[in-house]
Amino acid sequence: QKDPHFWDGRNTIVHLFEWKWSDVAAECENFLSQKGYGGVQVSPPSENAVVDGRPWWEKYQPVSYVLNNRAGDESAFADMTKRCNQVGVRIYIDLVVNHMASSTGQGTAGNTCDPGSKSYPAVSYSYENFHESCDIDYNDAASIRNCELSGLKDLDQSQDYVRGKIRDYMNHLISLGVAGFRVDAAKHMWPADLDAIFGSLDNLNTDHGFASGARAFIFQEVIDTGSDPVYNTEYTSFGKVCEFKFGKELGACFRGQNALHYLKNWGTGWGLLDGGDTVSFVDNHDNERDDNSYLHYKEAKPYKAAIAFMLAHSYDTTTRILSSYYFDGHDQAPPADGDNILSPGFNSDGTCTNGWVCQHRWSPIFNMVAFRNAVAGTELNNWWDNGDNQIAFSRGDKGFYAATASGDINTSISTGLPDGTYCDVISGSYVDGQCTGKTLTVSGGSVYVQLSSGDDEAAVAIHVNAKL
Ligand code: LAG
Ligand code: CA
Repeated sequence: QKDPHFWDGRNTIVHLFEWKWSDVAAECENFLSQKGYGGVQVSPPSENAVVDGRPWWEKYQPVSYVLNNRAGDESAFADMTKRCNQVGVRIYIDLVVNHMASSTGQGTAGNTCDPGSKSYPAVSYSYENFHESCDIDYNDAASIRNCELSGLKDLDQSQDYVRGKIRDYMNHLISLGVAGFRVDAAKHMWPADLDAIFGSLDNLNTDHGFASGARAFIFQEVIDTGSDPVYNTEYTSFGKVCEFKFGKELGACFRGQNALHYLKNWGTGWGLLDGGDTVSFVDNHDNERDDNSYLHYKEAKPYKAAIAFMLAHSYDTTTRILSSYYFDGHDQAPPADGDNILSPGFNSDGTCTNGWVCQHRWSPIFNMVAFRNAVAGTELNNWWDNGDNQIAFSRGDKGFYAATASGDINTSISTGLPDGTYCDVISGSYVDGQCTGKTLTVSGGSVYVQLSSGDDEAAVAIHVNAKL
């Protein structure tokens, strides 16, 4: 269950954090399919507790598995999967099944629950389906699995009854055309329980273009940066895991806390899991708020260069981009008019309005998704560095990337690319045979790279599909 089921010539999942289903559907048709994106991770679709101020995190407090919350109802969800699959963009949902809501009151679909007595009649779950309440002790693996994450009522997935409810919820989504699941709080559930649940799922729905026998893509949130006794390797026999070391280490490098030249053996050489077992990302919706060791949109220059590195590199992982909204504090709600989440608007240059950051529409990012498609299957060659904070490498005879985290690059570097003039897809875009940014010339296989630390961008990248 490690295949994301991308269409050929597609790659990368974009997490359209807090987007409504109708907006996701339009984005698949109008943008993602044209730019070569492979799929979308969407916010949790099930009924959630209504929390005062409508913070984004209310979606991590399920009241039932009815598909109806601020992102839309079941018919809007089904319309989204249909339209996205039709244009070759897969949908993965955020699966919240470690726990149920701790906030009281009516949920987004009108059902009620009583967290005090652990009663969720609309599923239905009752007291005996949960673990005893306790606070997590992060030195103890059993406590991490059986106690309450942020006080949220902790489901006991060892019970056949609970497994059956989760399986039915997932199968319902599979019938509606999803390609897979981002598993929220996977670290807080026992691997054997997850293995049993995921193994019992239906195959993907062939009406949505999946091959017969196709299994749901599973990528699990197991935060393993070496600080507690739960290991991501416990979860890789039945799905992929989100590789949190990836963005943590890469962020430090591009922010100048660790020299870029060490990236020469990026990948398993850095203690990352085998790429076939991972989903990689520079930031996610939690650490852009809570953990400054990860780069995020507010540090745009190193952030873009790090994402470009991720997309240029041969570490054989599934890549994911976060697409956020502007915020100041952890609890800030998504852009909304009253209770209604606002749709993004679009400027003439394609960037977003109405409070949405839309990193996936930043040209250095979507152009690098096209780069990754262009270089698919090639090896990393011609590694170059200056022994410090400047690096470059090529991907077979298809693409070339260079970056600086300090000082200017002014030198000729071997690329392995056919001679000619190429468009730098970081400073501009290749449109209708023209380049809106810098151009770079490959001659005798080498390119003269001029990249100043004062430039707007910290990297350059060229590939054969953006050759003038
Ligand atoms: C996750 N992965 O394991 C999500 O990526 C993360 O965003 C979720 O936390 C978490 N697990 C639970 O699904 C988010 C917010 C929390 C929020 C929680 C539940 O980051 O801040 O907790 O969702 O809504 C909130 C309050 C807590 C309170 C809790 C229970 O912030 O102070 O204890 O609700 O009422
Ligand atoms: Ca648990």
